[in-house]
Amino acid sequence: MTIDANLILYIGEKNISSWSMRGWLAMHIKELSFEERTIELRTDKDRRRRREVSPTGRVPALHHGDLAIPDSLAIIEYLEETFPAPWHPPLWPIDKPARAHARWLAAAMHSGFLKLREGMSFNLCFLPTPPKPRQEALQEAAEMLGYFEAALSRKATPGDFLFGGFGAVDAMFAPAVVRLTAFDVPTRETPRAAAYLQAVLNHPPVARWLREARALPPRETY
Ligand SMILES: N[C@@H](CCC(=O)N[C@@H](CS)C(=O)NCC(=O)O)C(=O)O
Repeated sequence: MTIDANLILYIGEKNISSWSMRGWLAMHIKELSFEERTIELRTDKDRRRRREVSPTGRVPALHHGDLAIPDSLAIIEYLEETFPAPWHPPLWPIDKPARAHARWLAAAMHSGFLKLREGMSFNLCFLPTPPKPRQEALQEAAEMLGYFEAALSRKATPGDFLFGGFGAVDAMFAPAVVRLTAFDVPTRETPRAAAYLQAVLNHPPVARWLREARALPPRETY
């Protein structure tokens, strides 16, 4: 596949930037060929380089020609409109109630689970032994597993992911799945969610991101 010179995705280091992973996975779901450019968060402390390409100074930032979109969920919505089905795989479920469900789950991830994000920091997932998470992070992890279990129990379409095939909502949760697994969060009470975690980790683009993340020096801080 030749790279579309109009599509550039700016990301952070793969073992640090969980938001970048979400945008990057969405590009892969849409089967787009794009140029990937890494701006190291560790060496761009004052956001100088990021501000040159991202209006918020954050990554991921998608450039499509002159347009710059610096937010994972906004990137997802832009991709869904610009590269629609059936020419590209859909990011959201076709069925309207399922789509509403997928959207609120993705929004919950985008704006919430702060204790989980702080207490199970993405960079720590790549240490040989991640530290023990605090109780409040574990509570949010259990809440997330409950959301997964509920969605998987009422799923009407075939496939290993929350609404069938790997979609936007799975991309939004993929970094959290990495956290739940790396921090060894108990999944006995949520067997469907446990299988889902494995399916996400085995999904080829997720596995590729993780392989590339593990090839980088692990970072306790950044
Ligand atoms: N709401 C944004 C969050 C993006 C974000 O916070 N990205 C992090 C990297 S994982 C970042 O750029 N952090 C550096 C900073 O805030 O200076 C999204 O959904 O993409």
